[in-house]
Amino acid sequence: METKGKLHQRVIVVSNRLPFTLKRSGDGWRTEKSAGGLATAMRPILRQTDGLWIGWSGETSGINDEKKQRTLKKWAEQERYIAVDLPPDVARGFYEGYSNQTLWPLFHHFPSLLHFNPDDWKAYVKANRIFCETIVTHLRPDDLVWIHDYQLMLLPGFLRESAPQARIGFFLHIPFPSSAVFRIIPRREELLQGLLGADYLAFQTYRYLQHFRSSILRVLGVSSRLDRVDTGGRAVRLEALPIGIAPSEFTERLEKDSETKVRLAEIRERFRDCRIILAVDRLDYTKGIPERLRAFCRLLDSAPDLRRRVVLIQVAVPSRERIPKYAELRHEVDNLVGRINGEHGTPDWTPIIYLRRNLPRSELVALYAAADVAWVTPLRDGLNLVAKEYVACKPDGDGVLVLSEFAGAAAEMGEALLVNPYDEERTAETIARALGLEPEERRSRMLALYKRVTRNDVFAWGGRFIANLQHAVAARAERAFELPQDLPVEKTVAAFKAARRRLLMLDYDGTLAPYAARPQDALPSPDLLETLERLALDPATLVAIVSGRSRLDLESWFGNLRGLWLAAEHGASLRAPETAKWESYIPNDSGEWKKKIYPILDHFVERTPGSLIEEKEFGLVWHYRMADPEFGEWLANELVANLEQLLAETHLRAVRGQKTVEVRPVLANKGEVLVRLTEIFPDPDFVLAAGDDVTDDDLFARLTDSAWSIHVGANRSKARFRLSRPGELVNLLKLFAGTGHESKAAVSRLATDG
Ligand code: ADQ
Repeated sequence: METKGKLHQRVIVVSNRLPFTLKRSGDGWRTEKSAGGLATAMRPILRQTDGLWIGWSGETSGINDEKKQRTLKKWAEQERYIAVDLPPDVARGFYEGYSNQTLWPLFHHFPSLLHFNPDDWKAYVKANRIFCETIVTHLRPDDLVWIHDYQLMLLPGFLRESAPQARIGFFLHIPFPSSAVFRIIPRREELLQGLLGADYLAFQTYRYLQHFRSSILRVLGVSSRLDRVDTGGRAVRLEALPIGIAPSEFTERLEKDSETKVRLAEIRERFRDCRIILAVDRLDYTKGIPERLRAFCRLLDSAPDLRRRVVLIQVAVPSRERIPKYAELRHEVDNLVGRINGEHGTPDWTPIIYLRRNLPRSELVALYAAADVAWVTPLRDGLNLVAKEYVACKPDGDGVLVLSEFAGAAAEMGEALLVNPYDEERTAETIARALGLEPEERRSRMLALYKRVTRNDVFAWGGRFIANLQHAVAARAERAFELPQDLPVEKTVAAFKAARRRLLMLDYDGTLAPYAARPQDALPSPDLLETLERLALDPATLVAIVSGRSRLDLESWFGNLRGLWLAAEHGASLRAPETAKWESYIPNDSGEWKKKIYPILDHFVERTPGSLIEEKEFGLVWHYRMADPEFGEWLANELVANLEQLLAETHLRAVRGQKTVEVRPVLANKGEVLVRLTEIFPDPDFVLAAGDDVTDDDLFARLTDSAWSIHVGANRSKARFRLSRPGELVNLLKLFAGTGHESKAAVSRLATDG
């Protein structure tokens, strides 16, 4: 196993349920062990690290029952399983409500089955808080916390708030839906914010990861890279990491377990004249059981020669039975099985054998080994372990896997016969094909699958998850030096006040004022104008707005302010307050180049509804803030790639800003403004520059180490310090001007000012 000998940190596994279930027994309690795959995967990790598993006991009654508490205490001491007790109303709303009637149907692309009750949401929040409190009472600084699945999506965020330095990984076992579907979910913003509290987020497939990325872009406006999101001053690492199984649990049982061998022999004997098709599922509407039964009926209709020569064994374990949709499904399946057997069966042949219960492992393994075909056709499934378990029971390659293309497992099991389970006719044809597959093809497909399933096992998966989480946390520590630190407000104000000559260079959009959908709507507030003028009128302070905006925009907003310097178009022109005249610093630019570049940008405007071109004296800008966010990002990449080729070895460059692509002369950059202003205002002993996007890095990069460079926002930047929002910067300026009062945020920071 990959993690062997490498883990020093303790792992805390957190999942909705523990691998034990508590059941009432007479007037006491008994413990039932569940043999789930997750327990098998977590066991070695917990053992190696002396870890803990935190989860709900599954039993809501008897919260104050002494005997129950004694049993739970025993779990904690002997097994290191820490049970979370949820009050009955919280458990119902959390589990049967929001988790399984809102999230489950939506995440599996069944919006018509969505049921949302605001009280269920409250219970979901409450349950996630209770989990968080339980973790916090056990958490040590070095622990790695591994949170599982959709019931606990708020937990990473809650834990991050309670323990900012916690090391948090999250794995989603179910699909992440496309953003079109995700956006339907009530409380979608909170869910995404919750997940982004983690250091590392892993999904079953790349497609789910892409859906997550597109959802955070559309719902929160947060863009990301394939493997990383930068948010709130932190990086969240992203990965696709499909879960595996423990193959030895199947292969060893087949080789060594006498009970399994006996069952296998019995099944072979009983069905010696029949080909066996096997289906194994939780009784869930996502698993496509009625569709399968109807397709089987079609097969029998269309291939009379299969009668008495084929049997479908459908095993289904009841699940979530208190939810009406699941009870309905149970009736539907009962009826279909009855109807098909009634119509097609004979006194000595039952076409469908239906086992509605949990089977012991030996029985299940024997069935897998005996089956000629496994029929695994969920309508949507995060991964689907049954597909892998079947393959693990076929070391000789003698079997065919028919797999739904909507199971996550399809992404790594291309040698299976893939089907669309909604197309019952073609599914029936594929089953017929599977039954008739030539032995050679059957073997080569199955052996390729066998090799992959046994190599990418659940231990490799667990080891990689932990290694990746460690890596993400280590990168966080390294990046802490790269990322701007929170601005020590009190120190900054004190330095400002103590200085004799102060130079302030302030970007505008996203720095002094929030972005508006249309550039012309981002007006400065009267409050800001008054503060700027007050500072600018002090002869010991030079204040300059250093913006990418045109002369006209800046003049119309700030032209009347006394004492204020303006630098337009990233410093291509500068306006002194006394003369109110603009001076340009770009030599030899006739602007002829615009004639060539404009049609290119225009082509992108045509392709991108909602985007527009802004023409400035020295630049052309393509704005796409109002365009579809994903389409906009995608085309922006394409545009920059095209322009970079075209502009190579010219005096122009293409620069990406916040939802913009701008073409302008190389010399039109904010770093040049610093040079001009320090010629005009030499030897300042307090220099402050603030900005929010990459164009401000040109300025930050030119400052000395003693300057106060401030990034406004949560991205990477060359600035030393950061503030979260424009409002915080305006507040700082007011403190400089002596008109501000400490905001809550500033005050809370004062406490940490070292
Ligand atoms: P599930 O939806 O539960 O898991 P699946 O991956 O098929 O789906 O796992 C079911 C498990 O239950 C298998 O190990 C199977 O052997 C067992 N099982 C099913 N019926 C049984 C029966 N009658 N008797 C005994 N055992 C039975 C969720 C996601 C999946 C994802 C897993 C793991 O929905 O998409 O693959 O988590 O991440």
